[in-house]
Amino acid sequence: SGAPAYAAVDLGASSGRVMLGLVDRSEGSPRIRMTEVHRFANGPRPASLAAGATLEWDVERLSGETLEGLAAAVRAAEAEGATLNGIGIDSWGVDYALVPSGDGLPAVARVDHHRGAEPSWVGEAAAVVGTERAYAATGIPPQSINTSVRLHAATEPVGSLLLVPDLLVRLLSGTVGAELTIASTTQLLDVRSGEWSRPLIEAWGLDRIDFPAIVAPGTPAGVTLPHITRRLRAAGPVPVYRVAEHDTASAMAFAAPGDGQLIVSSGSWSLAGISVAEPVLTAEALAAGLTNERGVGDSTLLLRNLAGLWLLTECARQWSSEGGRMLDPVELVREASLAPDDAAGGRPPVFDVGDPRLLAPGGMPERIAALCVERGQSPPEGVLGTVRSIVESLATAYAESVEVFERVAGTRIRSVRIVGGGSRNELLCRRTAALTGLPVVAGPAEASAFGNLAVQLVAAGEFASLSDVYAAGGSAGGAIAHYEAGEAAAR
Ligand code: LFR
Repeated sequence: SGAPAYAAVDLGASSGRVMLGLVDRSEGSPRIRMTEVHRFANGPRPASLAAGATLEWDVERLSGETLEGLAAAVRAAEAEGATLNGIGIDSWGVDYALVPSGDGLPAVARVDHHRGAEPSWVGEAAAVVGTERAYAATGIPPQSINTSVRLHAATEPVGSLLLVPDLLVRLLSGTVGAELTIASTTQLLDVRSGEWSRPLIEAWGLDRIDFPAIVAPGTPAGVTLPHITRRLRAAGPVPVYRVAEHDTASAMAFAAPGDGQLIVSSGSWSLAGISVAEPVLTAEALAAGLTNERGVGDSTLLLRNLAGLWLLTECARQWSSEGGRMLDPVELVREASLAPDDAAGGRPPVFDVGDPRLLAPGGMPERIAALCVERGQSPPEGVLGTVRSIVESLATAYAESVEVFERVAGTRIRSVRIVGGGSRNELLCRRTAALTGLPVVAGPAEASAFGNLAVQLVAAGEFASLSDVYAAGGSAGGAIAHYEAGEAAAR
């Protein structure tokens, strides 16, 4: 049956990919290789129903791309003389489908996009349960993207609640479950027990929903259904695992409580935070808007949920349609970084990347300009000025995060680790090193896919622990770069 191979399906809000991981034991100590076998663009589309949320995901396309990627993984494994021994799926948080309860496959599943939620729903949900009570119970502050808030706004929600990765696990294996890390993004999980919070579910009027049993990351979810096995052209049924299904938990699976790093998972969103042994539920943590989400190995991820590179992709989308020429966000950042830090007339204007007004798509350059002006600055000038303003504002938010976590968690932060797509953005990493005055370690870019793979490798018994996987993985998820503290111009 050859070398063991595992497929990691990592669904990001802007792009999805399927990676094949291989364990090479030919030279004594095991080495892990990870290669991309499929990638596709992802994003919201206008909702097909008139009522409720305004944006949704194309679920058929998401599942079609997932299957296509898995078929490619089967072929790539065979080309290496390997067999596919596992599949794991991780995705962005909070989005869900309500499907008919019971076994078998749901015929249709609609999944609303969190960016289409109405800001007013937050207040309505908070009025019912109370912000402090909800925070004490779940560790999640009020946000319009919360599953709880959106379910509360829905008319008569019924059926079985499946978060996006668990929806796809059901499609592949026919089994129903709720993985802990992704369930912890809903604001419906009890922050202490890690079980669904019955009192809040009742208070929000969600008792007609069927909440599947919670399982820990690494729990087997069965094997591929016969028609799926055939469609993938796999030699036999492939085991499916519920990995750390929240992309953020997968991206941060290398972290441990008390390790002194501020971790930033920099993708469509920026999740900046620390790994802690116990949730932090103080009034200060709530005032700072910190979420307590589940990480691997009984850890809690204390996070700030900030906008990320989506600001840039949204601007690029608009400029491209206005200019009739496709602009590549990566290229824009490279051009913007060529200007010396003070050539454009000093530091670019800075706006709050946590502002909820940046949530919805459309008119992004104008909204950014307005936020800069609101803070008494001049608006950024032109395309490259706006790009510099976005990058500087992200780096500023990362730097502020160091102060926030030191204060709220009473801990000392000694370095910054940037993972995800943003780790390839040299200007962002350089400015973060400058503004924090701390060393920045950047990479790997595919941290979520690697964390997904790592949990499978431990669950399947290939490795004894996650730290062993990370020791063998080296830079399997992409290169790692180092930026010295305060390397660039001072703040
Ligand atoms: C990052 C992420 C965040 C979550 C946001 C919305 O990709 O998973 O952790 O808050 O997406 O789901």
